[in-house]
This record gives sequence, structure tokens and C-alpha cells, in this order.
Amino acid sequence: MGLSGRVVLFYPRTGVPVNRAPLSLLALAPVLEKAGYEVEIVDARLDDDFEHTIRKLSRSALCIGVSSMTGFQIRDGLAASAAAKEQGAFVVWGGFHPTLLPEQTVSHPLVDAVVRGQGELTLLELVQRLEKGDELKGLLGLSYKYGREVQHNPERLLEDVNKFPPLAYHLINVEKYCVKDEASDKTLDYITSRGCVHRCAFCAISRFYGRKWFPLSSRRVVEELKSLVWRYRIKGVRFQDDNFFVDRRRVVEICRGIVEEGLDIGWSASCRCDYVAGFSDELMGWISRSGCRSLLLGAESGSPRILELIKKDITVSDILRSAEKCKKFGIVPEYSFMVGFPGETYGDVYMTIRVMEKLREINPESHLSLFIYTPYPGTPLYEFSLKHGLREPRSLEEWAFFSYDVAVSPWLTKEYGEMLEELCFITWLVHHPSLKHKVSKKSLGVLLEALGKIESIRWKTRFLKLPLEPRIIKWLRKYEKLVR
Ligand code: B12
Ligand code: SF4
Repeated sequence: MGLSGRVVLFYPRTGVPVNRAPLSLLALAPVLEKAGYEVEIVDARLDDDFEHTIRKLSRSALCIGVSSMTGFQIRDGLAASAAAKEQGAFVVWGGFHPTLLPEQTVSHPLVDAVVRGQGELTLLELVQRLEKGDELKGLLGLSYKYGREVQHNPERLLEDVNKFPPLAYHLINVEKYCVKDEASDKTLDYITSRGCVHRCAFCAISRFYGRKWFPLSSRRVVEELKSLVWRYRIKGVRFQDDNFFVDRRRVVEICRGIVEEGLDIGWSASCRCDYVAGFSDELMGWISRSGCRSLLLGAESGSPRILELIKKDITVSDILRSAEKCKKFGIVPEYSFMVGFPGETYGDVYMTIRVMEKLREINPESHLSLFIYTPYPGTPLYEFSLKHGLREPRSLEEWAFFSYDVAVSPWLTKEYGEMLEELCFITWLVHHPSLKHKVSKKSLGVLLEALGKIESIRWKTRFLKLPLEPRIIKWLRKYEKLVR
């Protein structure tokens, strides 16, 4: 190979205290390795001096690849790009943010190119062309700088994921990415499919994958799980699929495979409330028997009007029935709700509170999380939000401060926004039964317990004024990594 044939892939800090495996890079790396390239993964979450590392590795690299979602991750992405550029390296960005906003991303002085969408084949072809010194014209799925202009090459069709090699866990220290969660004491992230067939208006997936779904075969999933259990002695898996459950036959085959291979793992995955509500007892039986400990369910709202606005295509009855089903099969349902949509009324919010209460009545094990809706680019609701006065960040630097825990929505008055913030906080403290186990310091546990009592009274009396507690907890978070 011309140069050293090395590619450096960078994963930024996420702003979230738990370190989950950098699946995007683990998907890209083996395709490059198979073609003979050496791949180094640099993860800012594990490397305090990542800029130094990038600087050192960039000297002999064909390119530096940066993976980024919208928000916090962009900060480290830019810092790593600056370090790479000091050494004259070629910098390419990929992932959700660059895909949704390729023009703005590639126009940044520290970025040479953007891989749009699925990255495996586009990155490989880019690296091959860089190695040979070929021009980038016609490279499908790539946006790049050409002199002072930005060129957007045509789209690349999505490839069947079964054609790609297994994720390159061998390139990371897996132990560092195993977490204790609902699934097990030693859970590792893994993914069995990409994309989703639904149209939720707040979600970027449909734009990214065109409402298509690309699954790995059940046989391959079971083989890969077997290998992860043997190689790393993991006790659980978190399926990071957008929608693990699209094909029910595949679900049964995977569950049966886990049981027949005696894998003895716990697992969790995201699912839809209407799916769970409609699952047969036989299917739920397989899901439970194969080790499913919890399902993350996007309930989003207790208001039918809001469910319609966000095109969730589920009903309040689906939400409630999913709690009953999970109870029957001993699976913890973890519900996620949102408030703060444009045009939302107090009535909508109270309907959500009522549904949350009903869920805890039906199944006291239910976990409830409430978030203030943040419009993310590339989604239909984002366009709607722009019409309602959302100010769009104008540069990568501005996008780096676009965050789901800082209310960005101009339609929220100060008073209403604070009320919602208080409500999110109460929900987190009162309806997250596992929270106490996640706090390591005893003194904090006691404090949280005391706050929990206050919040329970607030919840019951619906007293949401004078929101002091969220401020206390924000302060505490600096000292203790509380998981939300
Ligand atoms: C796991 C996850 C997280 C983890 C991060 C993972 C980790 N390692 O710690 C955590 C919990 C931190 C997280 C947080 C958030 N997430 Co998140 N997350 C996901 C999830 C479920 C899986 C991501 C994943 O690993 N996918 C598997 C890999 C293989 O796919 P991929 O990342 O898309 O990578 C492919 C391509 O994008 C591309 N690619 C990616 N990187 C690169 C780099 C280069 C150089 C190249 C060439 C190509 C390339 O090639 C890859 C292979 O084809 C996705 C949904 C999904 N299933 O993708 C949401 C998702 C990415 N998250 C999303 C959001 C909104 C968030 C949050 C902002 C909000 C929230 N409440 O969750 C936060 C804040 C994060 C931040 N900005 O800092 C949105 C993205 C919206 C956006 N515009 O960025 C998604 C799509 C969910 C959704 N349904 O809308 N998330
Ligand atoms: S929110 Fe879930 S179900 Fe809806 S489009 Fe996104 S991934 Fe699919």
C-alpha cells in the first residue's frame, strides 16, 4: 500500500455519563480491515488527551474519520479535526448530524468531506481513492470540498447489512464498555438491524433510512451473540436497533436460538407500545424466556391530539395494554414521554400525567421518563418548529450547544418551561425505581430519598411552582454521575 494504509476513527464524548460501545465505528472498521487497511479507534471518553493521540496518529494516516450525532459530540469532533488538520490529515465526518446537514458540515474549514448515510462502502471507497490519489468525483454518498465549492455526489443505495463483516469488537477494550443495567451486571451494546418502517415526526430514522428496515439474519445474530458471550463473558446485551421487532418471525428465531444455545443472557431493546399490545402470548413467552428483562417503549404522550401531531400511530389504549402485557410476562417496561411540543396545552400535559399514573397502577415496576421535546434536524417536526420560531443554529459550533437538556424551544414561556422542567424532574425521581441502585454515595442516596418524598407530594397535589429541586440536582450532578 502507498502510505501506511492506516485509518483513524474517532468517537467523541456524548455528554451522557454511561459509555456505550461506539457501534458506528465498530461497523465501519471491519470493512476497512477486510480490504487490508489498519484501523485505530480513538475514543474521547477513554482518552483524556485524545487531541495528542490524534495528532500523533494523523501523521501517517490516510484519513481521520469523525462520528457525530447532533449536539454535544460536535465539540470533541471539532477538537479532534483541528488536531488532525495540524498534521495536514484528510478529515471526513459521518453519522446522523453530518448526514442531515451535509452542506453546513462540509463547509467547515476543519472538514474535508462528509459521508452521508450508511458509511461502510462509501468510507472504503474514499480511503481507496485517497490512497491512490484519485479524485473524489462520482463517489456515491460523499459530499466534499472541491476548491472553494462544495460537491454533493449522488446518493448511494443502502446495502444489505448481511454483506458486512461482524462488528469489530476486537479493536476496543470491551470491558470498558460493559455496563450494569436492567439487562444484566455486564451488558454490552450490539445491533441486529438498521432503520425503521414507521414515520414518527420527531425521529430522524425515517429520513436516514427512507422508512426501510435492514435486518441481519436470525442465524447470524445468534452466532454473533454466541461469540460475544464466549469471547467476553458478557451476561447481557442491549440491542441498539431502532426497531428490533419489525419481523416477528425473526424475533422468535433469535429468541429460540438464544434458548437452544443456552446463552443465559439478559437483554433489553426498544419496542413500540402498539407492537407489545398486539403481541401474542406465544411471542411474549419467547421474548421473556430468552432473557428479555426490559423493553424501552416510546409512549411519548397521553394526549391523543399530541400523538396525532407527532404521527406516532399508537393509541393511549396501546400504551396501557403494553403495561399489562409486560406485567404478565415479568418484563420491566421503561416508558419515555415528552412534553413541550408547539401548540401544547396544560390539558395535554395533564393527560400525560394521568396516563403515567395509570401505568404505575397497572404495573408498579414501570419506569417512567419525561423529557422536554427538542426538535432535531431532518425531522418533520423540526420544520414545524422552525415555523413556530425555532432559531436554527448557523454553524457546527452553534450545533454543538444544541442540547436535549437545555430548552431550545421559543414557544415555551419561562414560566411554562420551568413548570415542565419541574415535572420532568419529579417523574425522574418518583417513577424511576432503579435510581437508588445507580447512586454510589450513601449520603446522596439519603438526599435523593428525601427529595423523592417532597416530589411525591408535588406529584399528588400537582404543585409544580417554585421549581428549586431541579437546580439542586443539576448542582449534584457535577459530583455524582447520576444516570437519567
Ligand atoms: C446508542 C445511541 C445513543 C448513545 C450513544 C452511543 C454511544 N456509543 O455511547 C447515547 C445514549 C449517548 C445517545 C444519546 C443521544 N442520542 Co442517540 N442514539 C443511539 C442509537 C440508539 C444507536 C446509535 C448506533 O450505535 N447505531 C448503530 C450504528 C452502526 O449506526 P450509525 O451510528 O448510524 O452509524 C452508521 C452511519 O451513521 C455512518 N457513520 C456514523 N459515524 C460515522 C463516521 C464516519 C467517519 C463515517 C464515514 C460514517 C459514519 O456509518 C455507520 C455505519 O453505516 C441511535 C439510533 C440508531 N439505532 O442508530 C440514536 C440516535 C442516533 N440518537 C439520537 C438522539 C436524538 C440522541 C440524543 C441527542 C437525545 C436523546 N435523548 O437520546 C442524545 C444526545 C447525544 C449527543 N448529542 O451527545 C438520534 C439522532 C438525531 C441526530 N440528529 O443526531 C437517533 C437517530 C435516535 C432517533 N430515533 O432519532 N444515543
Ligand atoms: S421513534 Fe421508533 S418507531 Fe418511530 S420512526 Fe423512530 S425508530 Fe421508528
